[in-house]
Amino acid sequence: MANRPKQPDLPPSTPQGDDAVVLERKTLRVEPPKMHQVVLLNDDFTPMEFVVLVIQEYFNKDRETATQIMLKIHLEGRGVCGVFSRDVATTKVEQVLQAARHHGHPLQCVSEPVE
Ligand code: TYC
Repeated sequence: MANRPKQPDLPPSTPQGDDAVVLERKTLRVEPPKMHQVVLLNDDFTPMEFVVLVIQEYFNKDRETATQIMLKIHLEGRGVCGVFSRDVATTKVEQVLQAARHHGHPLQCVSEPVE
């Protein structure tokens, strides 16, 4: 076989007569994917200690940071525990809700896009 250099793969050239239509090229702008924050909500029944353990376990916070976040939720009604891609945030919410249900606590957790 002859060893000729490989030609680049180009679309077949289109002959343009007088009636040829040239379509305008559209610039595709791709936005980076939105990040999602996972928020824990306050309630009157879930023990503080359980919330601290959940924040440590699922959001990789040390005990002191987890305690600060828990107290903020307790005082202000809600608090951000972490920011993730949408899929990871959804998984975190499921894990927290499952752990809360398993232990019989009404702890609520949601994820929401970060503007
Ligand atoms: N308010 C709860 C209590 O007094 C503690 C608590 C904190 C519950 C944070 C939920 O996300 C929460 N036991």
